[in-house]
Amino acid sequence: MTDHRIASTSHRAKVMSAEDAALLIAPNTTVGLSGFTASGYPTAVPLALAARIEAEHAAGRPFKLRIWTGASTGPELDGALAKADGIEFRRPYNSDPTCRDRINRGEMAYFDMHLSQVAPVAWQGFLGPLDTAIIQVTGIREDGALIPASSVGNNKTWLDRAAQVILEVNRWQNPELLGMHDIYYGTALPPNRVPIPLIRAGDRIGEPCFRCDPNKIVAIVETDRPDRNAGFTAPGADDLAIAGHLLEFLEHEVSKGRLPPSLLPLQSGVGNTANAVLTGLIDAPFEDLTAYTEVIQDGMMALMDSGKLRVASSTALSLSPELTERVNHNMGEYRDRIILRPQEISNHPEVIRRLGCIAMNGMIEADIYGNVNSTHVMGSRIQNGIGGSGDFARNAYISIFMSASTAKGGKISTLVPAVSHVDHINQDVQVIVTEQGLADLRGLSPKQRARVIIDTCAHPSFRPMLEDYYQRALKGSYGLQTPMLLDEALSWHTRFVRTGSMAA
Ligand code: 0RQ
Repeated sequence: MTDHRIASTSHRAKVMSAEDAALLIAPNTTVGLSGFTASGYPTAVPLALAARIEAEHAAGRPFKLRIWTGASTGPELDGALAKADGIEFRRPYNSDPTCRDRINRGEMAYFDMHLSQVAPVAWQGFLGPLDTAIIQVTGIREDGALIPASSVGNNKTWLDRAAQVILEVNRWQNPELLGMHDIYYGTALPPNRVPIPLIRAGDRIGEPCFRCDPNKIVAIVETDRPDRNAGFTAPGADDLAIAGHLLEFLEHEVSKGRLPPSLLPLQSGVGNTANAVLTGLIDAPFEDLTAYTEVIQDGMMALMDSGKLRVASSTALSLSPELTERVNHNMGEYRDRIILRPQEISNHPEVIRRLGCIAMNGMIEADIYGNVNSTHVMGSRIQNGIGGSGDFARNAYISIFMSASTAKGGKISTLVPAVSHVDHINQDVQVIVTEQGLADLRGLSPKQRARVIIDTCAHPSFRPMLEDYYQRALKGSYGLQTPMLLDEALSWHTRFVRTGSMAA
């Protein structure tokens, strides 16, 4: 079959069915897959692999894999492999509900890693060898270069490190993606590491395609399947209130001369609140905005379409189904304004610190001193993972965390005496926003922080309880730098686990 997506004849000779390709993967091996959100992830081979694993299990033969990706993926990958009980160890970020259940039941090992660190850690070698890479691409050029798809993630590293490579060439991806990517080949391990020459969010420092040794490619599978990220719900009252507080804060910072009128490169996490903030920026008095982030979701595209956002650097597009189709159709129009990079670069601490990003991420809970838990419900049950939030929070110009002040219908306060798990220490958290208000914690001592967080962010139904705890901690704490009642600090969580509510 002649296929303009596979321009190289020698590559075309390796086209086979997903089922045949799945047979090339041995049990108890490590597989690195593309995918960062449900964008640019392989589908046909993981589905065939899941069917094979189920058949092997039915025959009484064990078959599990260690799975590495960029970040979360879609149901055909994480969902199908987890359902087949085919994943022994998953890293670095998951949001699939079937995986989440298995992880929280103790049936699957999981390590959520800072997303910028995955590629360098893979090169350090202690994770063990990478046996197979399964990478979705848009096409293969005559010289064998691979045209990336709608996410880059860790693909460059998986292609370099894997002993064998399986490619999915997805006809759905628009060939006009060629030229949108910036694949940087200048990274190395110490002592050979050099500065990353990226000075502005819109800079290009690499190549448009992946290199891949053709001798390592053992199979090429043709697919035609759209990305499938979930849609966004219309922002609720809390989302809009949070966005309002945040935009007012940014305007205030500009008026004080602490931020330029075009702000600084924006980083925005996933979810409805982040989307509402980005949408809110359309009517805000800022111009010529830039973004240096890891996911581009609908709000950011709206900002770009409004003319307010000049350029956006990311590692993935993460769009609702409606927007996915529209953007994919008009990809050529965005090629000069969107740059997709390896996640090692999109999330690189050196670059984030240099650019001075404004980091805006969601949280599960924060304590009165500003420590943030982004990952574990009641200290032990993983929700998603740290993702890129740590890469950005520690290195940002301003690090902002946001959440509604209550969860689960008001039964849970997201502001607590002590967080049940720490992802971001108070030094990495400069602003906390809830629908109640915004706490600017910059430069404050722990006790000053507690005052502002209780007064500004807490929900009125939990504020008296927090105040009561804090006043007693000021009297009964072992030390008074960061007052704490050791016997009581986690009592709100234990009460919720026992009774279904944090309320006393
Ligand atoms: O539970 O799904 O059962 O309804 O947590 O919470 O309110 O929908 O908020 O979608 O913004 O997610 C921190 C998880 C927030 C996200 C987190 C429950 C709540 C709901 C989801 P249900 P919401 P969001 C870029 C940066 C880490 C990674 C990151 C996240 C569910 O922002 O994963 O930032 N961040 N990456 O009911 C018990 C609480 C709770 C709670 C919320 N205090 N106690 N449950 N929930 N607060 C992206 C990448 O890295 C790819």
